[in-house]
Amino acid sequence: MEIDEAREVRTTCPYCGVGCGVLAKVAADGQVSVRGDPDHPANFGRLCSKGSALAETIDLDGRLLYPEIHDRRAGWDEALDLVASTFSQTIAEHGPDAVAFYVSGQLLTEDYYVANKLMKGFVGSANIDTNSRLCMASSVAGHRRAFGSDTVPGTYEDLELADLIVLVGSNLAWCHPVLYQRIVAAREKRPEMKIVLVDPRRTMTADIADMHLAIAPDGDVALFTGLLAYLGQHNALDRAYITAHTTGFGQALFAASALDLASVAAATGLTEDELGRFYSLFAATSKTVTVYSQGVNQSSSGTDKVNAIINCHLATGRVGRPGAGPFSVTGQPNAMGGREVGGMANMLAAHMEIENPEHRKRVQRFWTAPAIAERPGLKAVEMFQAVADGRIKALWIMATNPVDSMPDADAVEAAIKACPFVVVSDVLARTDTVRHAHIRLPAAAWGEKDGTVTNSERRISRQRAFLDLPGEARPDWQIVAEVGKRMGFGEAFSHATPSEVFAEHAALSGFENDGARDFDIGAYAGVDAEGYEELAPFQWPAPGPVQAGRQPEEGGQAGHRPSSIRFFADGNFYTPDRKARFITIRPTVETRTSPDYPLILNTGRIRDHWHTMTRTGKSPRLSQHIAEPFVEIHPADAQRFGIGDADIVRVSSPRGDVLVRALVTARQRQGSLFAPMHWTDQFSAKGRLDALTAPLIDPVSGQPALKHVAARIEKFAAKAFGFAVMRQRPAPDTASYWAVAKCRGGWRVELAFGDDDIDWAGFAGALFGTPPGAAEMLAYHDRDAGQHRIAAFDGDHLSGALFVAPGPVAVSRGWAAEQLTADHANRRGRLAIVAGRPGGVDVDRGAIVCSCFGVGANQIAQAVRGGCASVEAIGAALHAGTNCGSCRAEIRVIVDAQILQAAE
Ligand SMILES: Nc1nc2c(c(=O)[nH]1)N[C@H]1C(S)=C(S)[C@@H](COP(=O)(O)OP(=O)(O)OC[C@H]3O[C@@H](n4cnc5c(=O)[nH]c(N)nc54)[C@H](O)[C@@H]3O)O[C@H]1N2
Ligand SMILES: Nc1nc2c(c(=O)[nH]1)N[C@H]1C(S)=C(S)[C@@H](COP(=O)(O)OP(=O)(O)OC[C@H]3O[C@@H](n4cnc5c(=O)[nH]c(N)nc54)[C@H](O)[C@@H]3O)O[C@H]1N2
Ligand code: SF4
Ligand SMILES: [Mo]
Repeated sequence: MEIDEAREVRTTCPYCGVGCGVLAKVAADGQVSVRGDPDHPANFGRLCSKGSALAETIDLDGRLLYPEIHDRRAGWDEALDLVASTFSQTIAEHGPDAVAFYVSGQLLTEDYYVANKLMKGFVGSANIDTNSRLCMASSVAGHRRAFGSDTVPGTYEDLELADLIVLVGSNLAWCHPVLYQRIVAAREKRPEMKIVLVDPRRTMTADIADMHLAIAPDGDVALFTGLLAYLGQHNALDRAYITAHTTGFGQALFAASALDLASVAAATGLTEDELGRFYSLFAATSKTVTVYSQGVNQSSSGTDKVNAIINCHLATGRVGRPGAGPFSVTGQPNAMGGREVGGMANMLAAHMEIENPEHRKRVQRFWTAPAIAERPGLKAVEMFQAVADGRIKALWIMATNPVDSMPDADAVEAAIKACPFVVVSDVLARTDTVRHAHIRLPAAAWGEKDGTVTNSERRISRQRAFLDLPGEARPDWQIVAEVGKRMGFGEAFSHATPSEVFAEHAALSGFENDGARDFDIGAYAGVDAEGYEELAPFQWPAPGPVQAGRQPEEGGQAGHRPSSIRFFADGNFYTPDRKARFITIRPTVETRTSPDYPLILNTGRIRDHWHTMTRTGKSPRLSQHIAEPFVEIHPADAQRFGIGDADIVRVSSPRGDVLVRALVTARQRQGSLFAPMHWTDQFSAKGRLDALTAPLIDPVSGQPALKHVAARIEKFAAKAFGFAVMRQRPAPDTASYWAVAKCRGGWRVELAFGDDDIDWAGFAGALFGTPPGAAEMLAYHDRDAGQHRIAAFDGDHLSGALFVAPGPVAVSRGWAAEQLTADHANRRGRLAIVAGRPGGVDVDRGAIVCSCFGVGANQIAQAVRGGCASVEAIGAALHAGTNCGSCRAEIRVIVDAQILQAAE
């Protein structure tokens, strides 16, 4: 690719479903820089901490660059032939349902389309499921039950127009940061706007909430069923809308009314006063948007939660109106695109239904396919169970890491290991999943490939390449199409470019549609390579005649097509009678805890890491916010179980256990634990959280209940704790607990040992990768006190420093890491390292809060004590929070706490 220094390439962020526009630039020396695209309608120039650090995550370190067969490098032809022949042979011998694809909401629409087409139309099975099963399946099922289609009615603008935003099970400040910032900005303009957060934990999102309802785990169905009853009792219904556009209201209200306020209070753990205040606010505010994500979807009652929420919006006519509607926000960059192509086991392409024979015939006809899947395939959890018991004999995993992210992950790993033929397409050579593949296929990464993604508000944007393909990596769609050709389906997989795939996808969406299906981007069916190159972000629906090169108006036209980019304000749902369906829901209370497992483990995300850390783990900036796996526990529970802050603890369930750091905090709900999903075998000794979670699923959607797992916690009897920094990536396998993280100049590692009878100098040498005698070592040992500090130097540079103590090591992490890039010609500085504390003018910055400028909690606290009384003042003094703004909520918490402390 020719590098034009002045040229910025317009692309889209590969992380969350906000779908921010990114401008990427490659300088003459190959340095990549990114900034927010000021013209993109999702972010208008903003980027969060993850988006801002994209350039730090695209190096080739650890990349899979060549195909591999059984651990040896192979040519593409050999690898593709083997994949195609093994799949074909397995199908011939055992039938089409003996093979499966497990794919991802991080594939581009073109990749996803081709994979789904191959499985459903040419293999003739629907055994293609996706990590969206763990993510969006309950929302999809809830939408289809209520609307007759998987339609998100609203747009981001509705969040700015709303007078009330209810956030349910959504940590927007950390997981959809730019959307969160749009809300914050809108509220600054209209301070009367109210925000309610429904989350068992007091997350950073609570920072902007006028009301935080610390709901009992899975209390949501009761909360919203109680709300429906309240709306009925308080004359807050939109009777005209209900009559004209819905069915099933009477029965739903009747069932809801059986629930009195006291039982709602009992089921939600909220007081009747809290309920009353929330209910009256909802009843009184017609411009209400309810935003929800994994606290709703990832539950054994996830689909009911979705419908309980939608019921309240239908009952008040608040659907698809400016500033009003239920709003499921998508997690992955292309969760929505995956739904459009029908990449789930229970859907057909272009929002058509697998159970509908007309739809099946239509898709088959359009594809001129030899077969068409006749019935839904296996959903993720069932799929891996079928792999385990040998029903599935050939499995192809693309762009997802199920050994870390599926519930009951040890069983999933065992199933993959036992499967006779496993193909994995990934960008990395080694992940917890890739390591078990028989065939490894090197996929092109973000920045190297072209395609489209659809964000949470149905907006389709281009991802564009700005880097050359490294090694022999290829885009996913091409890899799948090559296998399709080699399985004998050349004609159907002859696309030469992603634009041809996109045009076919667009044509199918408009094929025999006439407004009968919500998903219609028929206007783009004629897009050519040039039009695709120039494609500006647009929202669907975009029906219309095929006209190459034309940018159609957003929104549709006649008939029951929506009159704007919002759906359903005037009814016209996609059910047979065009009416929305109320779903009658009866809340059920389920106790999962037991005397052996008395706590509820809740799981989720942190601000600066993305899933299994394959990309964010490469960035020093993103790795400094939180550098090790942890579990949050309420102070009362910590006391009950004898756990101190920063202890190493074992959290276990009947399925497995992890070793993580304890974080004692009153932001956590009593009786619950919270741990992040991100740590893997690549980054920690025993941090794979999904080893604990159960394959318990929602009966309608098949989505696993990842937020409500019975668990117990106990202190790990560590005899010694350690912390080290080093230039080379360490392999600290002999420690009972370790967690490595990238830092500027090298790596840092947290350690704990069940035994303290250790040759620390030998351990340090192995950790730093310095053979005995090869480096200049400085050491301080106080054996009686259990304190050891060892530093190794290579010329004027530190190669590594290890700090050992009988309790959690108190040395400043930021300061220690900075020693890796400091000049150590001066011997006084060297001694300060073994003294274990910052010498001279260096201040301990504390835990890093602002990753963009590397500002720590201690510095912020100090600035508040020095007179900075607001987030803005901190920004002016320290720059913290002034770039991406993702840390502003945390800064506010520190400012408030300091001011409160000063007042006490
Ligand atoms: N930084 C970062 N951002 C991300 C991602 C990432 O890995 N890192 N991943 C992306 C993806 S794929 C997704 S799906 C989204 C997820 O985005 P979110 O859904 O916002 O994130 P989670 O942390 O999984 O869960 C949200 C909240 O649900 C709460 N919760 C748990 N149980 C319940 C309950 O019973 N009821 C209610 N009301 N709440 C409950 C949890 O306490 C948690 O705070 O984030 C996307 N954005
Ligand atoms: N306990 C618990 N578990 C969870 C969740 C939770 O909240 N709690 N959340 C669930 C949810 S919502 C989700 S979305 C999943 C996410 O879980 P995963 O999908 O397993 O997580 P990722 O780390 O995003 O995995 C993406 C993989 O694709 C690779 N990759 C990146 N780009 C490309 C590409 O262009 N092509 C190919 N072929 N590969 C690529 C990466 O290297 C990585 O190995 O986790 C689920 N698991
Ligand atoms: S909010 Fe952050 S992670 Fe999400 S798309 Fe925007 S820049 Fe990327
Ligand atoms: Mo997700």
